[in-house]
Amino acid sequence: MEKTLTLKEYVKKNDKEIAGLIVKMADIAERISQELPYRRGKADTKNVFGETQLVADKWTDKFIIGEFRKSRLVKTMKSEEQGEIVKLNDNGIFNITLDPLDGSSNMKSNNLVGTIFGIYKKDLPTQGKNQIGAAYILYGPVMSLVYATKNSVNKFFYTKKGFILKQKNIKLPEPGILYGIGGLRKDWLPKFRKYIEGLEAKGYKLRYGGSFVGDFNQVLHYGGIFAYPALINKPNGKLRLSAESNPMSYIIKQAGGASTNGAGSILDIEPESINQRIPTYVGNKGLIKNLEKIL
Ligand code: P6P
Repeated sequence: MEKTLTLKEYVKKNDKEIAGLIVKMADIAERISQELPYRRGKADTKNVFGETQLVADKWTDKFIIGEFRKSRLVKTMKSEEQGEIVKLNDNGIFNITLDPLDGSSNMKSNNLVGTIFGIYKKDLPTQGKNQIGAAYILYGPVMSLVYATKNSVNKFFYTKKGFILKQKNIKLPEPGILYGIGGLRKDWLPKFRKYIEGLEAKGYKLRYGGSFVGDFNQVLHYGGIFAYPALINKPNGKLRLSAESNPMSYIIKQAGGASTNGAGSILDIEPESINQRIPTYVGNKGLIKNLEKIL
């Protein structure tokens, strides 16, 4: 029986270039999971998107930026909770995008929340296709860390001995069985609504949990489509290009899937602003290609 590899053993063997970053993310995850039970309630501030911040949003943001500053690996970070790009180390190698606590509206009910990272060498802001890696942490039911590089998508579970490899080279199952769509159905564009009704007629099952990281994770494991689409009243949808859509589009591509903003791959989008929102559709390649034909 193959020896169970620790995250550190696996990443140092297979993705040496970003090993230091991924190991640091694992350390960060351990501490955040210990703090989340205590960092509760609303802060008295709003983020650059006008969203009321939670105590946990602010603490995780400050903690993660501080940890990467200490690591000296990172040159700049662009966090969803920060309006501007933050300078960390002039001699840092990597530039990181960050959603420190994605789905934090789920905190009150203790539903899924997570952290999303995009990894670049190029200066930010830049196209998502310039990522050299991406990762997300899910803080439950079993804490997991998924990271992708050009080589593969790999999943690790947290145990009393630290993170261990659970699945390597993850590929989206075909043809997929799930769909998860944000926004109100009455606000979906008519063409999109018809597309979804077509999937429902084929027996696709609704799975929507209110956090991109959690809903994405389901599509990665079961196949299907997740979307926070363009809405009648919000033509750019809700998800942030740099902190949310680009990293997840990178991961789904490495898993054999695809992304689109309705016109083409999200990874090809030239950012117009560092806080840009983008209609986001990710999932099995066939589903995404059919959707683009309809939109
Ligand atoms: P709604 C979380 O705040 C988030 O940005 C994504 O993680 C999630 O997909 C979406 O918002 C949920 O939005 O409108 O369903 O609350």
